[in-house]
Amino acid sequence: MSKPAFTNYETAWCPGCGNFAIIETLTGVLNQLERPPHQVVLVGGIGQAAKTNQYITANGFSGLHGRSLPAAVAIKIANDDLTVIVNTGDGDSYGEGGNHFLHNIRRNVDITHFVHDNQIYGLTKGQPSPTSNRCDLTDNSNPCNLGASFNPLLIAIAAGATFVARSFSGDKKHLAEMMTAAIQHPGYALVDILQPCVSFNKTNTFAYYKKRVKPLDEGYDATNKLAALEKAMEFGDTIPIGILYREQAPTYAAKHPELFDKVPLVDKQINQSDVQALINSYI
Ligand SMILES: Cc1ncc(C[n+]2csc(CCOP(=O)(O)OP(=O)(O)O)c2C)c(N)n1
Ligand code: SF4
Ligand SMILES: [Mg+2]
Repeated sequence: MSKPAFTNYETAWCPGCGNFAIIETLTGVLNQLERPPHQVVLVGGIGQAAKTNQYITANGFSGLHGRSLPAAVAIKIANDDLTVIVNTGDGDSYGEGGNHFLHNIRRNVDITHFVHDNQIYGLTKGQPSPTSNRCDLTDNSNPCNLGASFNPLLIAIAAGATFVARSFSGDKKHLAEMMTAAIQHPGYALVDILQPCVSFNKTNTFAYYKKRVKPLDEGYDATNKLAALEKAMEFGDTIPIGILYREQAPTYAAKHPELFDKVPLVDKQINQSDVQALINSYI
């Protein structure tokens, strides 16, 4: 019997939004996977990007704003048989969810994190996000950061992420390659996806990204951490896209004594007397 297909529902996004290319590409990539929709969980927080899981036929979980990663990590730890993919925004991932971003990277739980980075808070109509351009480095003051901009790739590599990539919603072929590689990576995988918000970000437009994005050279060595840190600092007239850093390292499940026997937590027998002893210890 053939595998059931992942399909899309109608969305509430603005015509021309970069999210359309992302959801179409993601649906295509999911249809290439061996896994059927009931073994895939799409997780989001709050925002335009975070609605992605509501528009694809798979399991979905919508958390609070900034709380997509703890939910995704908990789902994966509870049931290692599931493929867990986060789709959420730059504000959700790096602003309100910034602390979760740092500390879930360190755990190397086997989840995939697609950040729809429109460099703005889209859903709440155009406030600057951590990744908005710095005001003194842009000719358009809307939106921009008075302070420093957040560099997600640099921070992810420094925090110990084992897969760090960037792509652009305007290049679906490249995006599909990055998504596939990220989902197949064992461990935490980040893809920061440049995604124009046509309604509220008049600075970082499709043309702005198109002019700047540049695939990494063929000879680029994604296993060289120092080179990757240096590459991650390039974000201006040229914006490198591709896998900036990749390493093979044990996942959280491979190291945790309750998880490395490959029996998902949800399938383990619970010894009633152990549970009772635990409850008794609090009485
Ligand atoms: C705890 C909490 N704080 C703030 C908000 C308001 N809020 C909803 S979405 C959002 C920003 C979304 O920006 P981003 O994550 O970049 O997603 P986008 O809409 O740009 O895709 C904010 C501040 C909220 N819903 N909950
Ligand atoms: S507000 Fe921006 S991010 Fe949200 S749907 Fe419209 S174009 Fe897309
Ligand atoms: Mg955003």
